[in-house]
Amino acid sequence: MEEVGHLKYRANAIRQDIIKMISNAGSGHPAGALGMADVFAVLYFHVLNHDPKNPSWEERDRLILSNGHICAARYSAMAHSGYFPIKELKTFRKIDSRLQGHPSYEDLPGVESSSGSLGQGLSIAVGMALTAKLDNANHKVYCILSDGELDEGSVWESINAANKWNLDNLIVILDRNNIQISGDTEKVWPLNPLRKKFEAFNWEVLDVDGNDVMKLVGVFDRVNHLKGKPIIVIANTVPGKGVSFMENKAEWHGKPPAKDQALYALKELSVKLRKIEDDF
Ligand SMILES: Cc1ncc(C[n+]2csc(CCOP(=O)(O)OP(=O)(O)O)c2C)c(N)n1
Ligand SMILES: [Mg+2]
Repeated sequence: MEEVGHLKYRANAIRQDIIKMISNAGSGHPAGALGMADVFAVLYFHVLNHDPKNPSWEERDRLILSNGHICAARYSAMAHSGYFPIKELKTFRKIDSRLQGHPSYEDLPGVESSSGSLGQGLSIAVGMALTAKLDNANHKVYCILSDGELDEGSVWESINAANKWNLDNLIVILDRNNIQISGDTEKVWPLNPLRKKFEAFNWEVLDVDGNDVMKLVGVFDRVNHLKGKPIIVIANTVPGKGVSFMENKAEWHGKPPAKDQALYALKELSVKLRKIEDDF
């Protein structure tokens, strides 16, 4: 379990990897991945009970990434945790790479489900959480879901199913970044009032600034004490977080930075890294 200073450092390293990987591949999804870098750092280095050297350890917590397109962030967190060598990140989105643009369960140990086709991850997570209950197992099932995925009816069926079985071992982290492929979520397909909707489905709802590592640590510590209901942490994130020209711009949903833009982004992230080191 790493402390807040370390976690900020991890999130910055994840952001730098995201820029390098997507720029190097010439394709990918930077906005959502950058926005969720802090969540991935906190999950992999503070929250998850896992063993990178034994990815199929029966008692591990499961992490389902339903919005598979932001996987650059997950791969980076996995590499820094020790699942595979950091230099393998260079193969991202290349033919025959284990690090596909949408994650492949069969190719990469530690990935719990293939994803890319949106709207499926929560049903998988509900099944895993129910199985754990039936087996009297103690591990938890975490599921990262994007706000764009909430446009799909099947997701709401899973939300309802989790209530039926009182799946308090299921923790959804919603990437509430207010954008999807074609623009602002509230213009494309209004989702608000989100908290009230989840409360109506009898879920425990927590809100957090998803780009504040200290608050994220606090919210996951609280989650550990909750019992009786499925839990959703609405992580309010800034898409493109950390790179000024990408922040809050839906156009960066699925576009790689050109070389000069990538260098500029990396420079900005290095300045932020020095600030993190100064505050250490
Ligand atoms: C079933 C399905 N429909 C459409 C797509 C195409 N698609 C990929 S990402 C995306 C936007 C989803 O919104 P969100 O995940 O909130 O985007 P982000 O915040 O990461 O930009 C869409 C429609 C898909 N991958 N799967
Ligand atoms: Mg979104």
